Formats: sequence, C-alpha cells, structure tokens
Amino acid sequence: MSDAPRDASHRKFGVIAFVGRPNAGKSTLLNRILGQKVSIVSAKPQTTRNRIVGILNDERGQLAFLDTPGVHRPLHKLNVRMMDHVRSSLSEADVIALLVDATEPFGKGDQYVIELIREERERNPDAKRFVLLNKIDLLKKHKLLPLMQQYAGFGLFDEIVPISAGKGEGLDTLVDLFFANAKEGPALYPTEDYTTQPERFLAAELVREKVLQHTSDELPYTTAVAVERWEEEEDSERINIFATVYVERDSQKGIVVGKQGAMIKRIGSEARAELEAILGAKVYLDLHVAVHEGWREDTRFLGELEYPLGE
Ligand SMILES: Nc1nc2c(ncn2[C@@H]2O[C@H](COP(=O)(O)OP(=O)(O)OP(=O)(O)O)[C@@H](O)[C@H]2O)c(=O)[nH]1
Ligand SMILES: [Mg+2]
Repeated sequence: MSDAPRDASHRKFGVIAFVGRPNAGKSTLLNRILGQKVSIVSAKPQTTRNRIVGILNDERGQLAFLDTPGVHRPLHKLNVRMMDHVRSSLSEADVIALLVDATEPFGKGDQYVIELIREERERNPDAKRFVLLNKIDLLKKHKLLPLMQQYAGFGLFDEIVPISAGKGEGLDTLVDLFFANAKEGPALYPTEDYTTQPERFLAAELVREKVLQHTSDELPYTTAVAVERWEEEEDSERINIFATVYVERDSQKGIVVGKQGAMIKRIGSEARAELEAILGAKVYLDLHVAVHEGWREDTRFLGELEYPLGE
C-alpha cells in the first residue's frame, strides 16, 4: 500500500497459499496469523471470492499468504473466476497449505480438492505441501490420529499439522514451519505493509461480510458490493464512502433493505464501525441496494468488482 523502499536485509521470503473447501477456516487463519483483519469471514460457504494477499514481516523475513476462495465445482462465471484464483495460487506458492475442517467427515468435496492439488503438482513440482487439520478445538481427541493417518496415506503431503485458527492453537509452530520452508531472499513487499488489498476493496468486502452474517438462504451467493465513490475530507479527517449492494432479484432487495430499512442500517453501522477502526478516521458510509439480474454471468461487471485489486 506504500511506496517505501524494500528492505533487502530480510533473510527469507516465501509464498504460502491457503486452499481448501469452503468454510474450512482459511480466512480466519490468515487474520489470526497477521493479527489483523484482511479477509472477511462468515459461517456461509464461498465467503472469499478473490485472492487476498496478507503479509507477515518479522526478524526472520517475510511471508506472503494467499487466501483463496473455497474449492467447489463452478456453475457461474463468477465461480469460474474464483477457481482461477485457486489455480494460480497453487502454481505460485512455495508452500501449499490445504486447510481441512477436521470436524467434517471426509467426503467427495475433500477428494476433489486433493485431486486438484495432485493435478496442479506438475505446474509447481518444487512446492511443499502441508495439510492443516483445523478446528481441533471442536474435535474429540481420539479422532485426530486416524485423520492424520488418512492424510498421510495420500502420499502427497510433507507436513500434517493440527491447528485451531479460531482459538490460535498451533500457529506459532506453523509459522516456524512456513519460515523453515521459505527461500533465502529479500522481501517482495514493503516491510511495513500487511496486505496488498486497497482500502476501497476492503470496504466493499466488509459490507458484504455483514450481509453474509445477517442474512440467509441464497443471499450469500447472490450479493455483490461495489464502492462507487471514495472521498477523503482533509480538514475534517472524514472519509465518505458510497457503495452499492447488488442482488439478483427484487425479493432479495427486500431482505437486504429490511423492514423500514432496518437491515441495511444494521449492515451499514457494523461495517462503518469496523472501517473506522481499520482506517483510523471517521467514516460516512452510504449504502444503496440495487438489483442486477444475472450479475454472476456478467463478465464486464465481474471485472469491475475486481478492478481495485489490480492484475
Ligand atoms: N470452532 C472453530 N471455528 C472456526 C475455526 N476456524 C474457522 N472457524 C469458523 O468457520 C467458519 C468459516 O471460516 P472462514 O475463515 O470464513 O472459512 P474459509 O475457509 O475462508 O471459507 P470460504 O471463504 O467460504 O472458502 C467461520 O464461522 C469461522 O468462525 C476454528 O479453528 N475453530
Ligand atoms: Mg475465506
């Protein structure tokens, strides 16, 4: 986010990709490791739609974490793009960390992710592959060993690490392992940064997170948020943000707006509070709800949603 010179004295640099099924806890893990919220989290699947880069700097060097969308079979153009982010991350990483919700029985979805990692191996043969068995805070102890043995049986993984991203268990050991597998070399990003994500994109994501947290049914899949305007008032230290929440149907608009606008007010005030804490400024957040039928198939619109992220 800044143009500060890169610090060449750092010893190690590594790219760590978090991949796995929706809801495994990838974004929770990224936020926990960084001690900062850079990626939105919800109990709904397919929360993350882009590749979010988080940066950890310490005396050992720099790690760039790639948080990716949960792996699923894509049914819309939106989802095809989501899976492209997963594949590109798999091909670039020094360490591919497969996150697994250890409380869920192994199923077809898990097999699908393993196959994807196996398939992509030829494009990135030197990468290390880890399995992170997450949510062990909810797991009965006797279930852990058989699960570890099952993943060892795939013959694909260099490390199998039980963690709780939610409770922060096992994460020091995990970060040690990431550094141990990073390469010697200078930091790629400015060492005072913790993400490459523009504030404008994070603002849209935080609004979307509140929609996901407070609504159910099809809304998580059919909601998109775009920041239309961003005004910084120098003298009053206030940021005015104008954003649109897009849904696919009138009925969905009704849900997001709520009775006498109660829902959109709640979404707005919660997102604003978080934004003020992150931006360290007063925020005025103006939310508008609009219907855009079929936006998940609209290539141009999908590009506009992603444009603040670059690439
Ligand atoms: N109990 C418990 N819950 C967790 C843990 N890690 C994540 N969660 C919860 O699991 C849900 C999904 O977390 P996310 O971090 O959004 O999962 P994700 O893998 O990024 O999901 P997608 O972006 O949809 O692919 C949230 O409700 C989290 O609070 C954990 O270690 N323990
Ligand atoms: Mg996520």
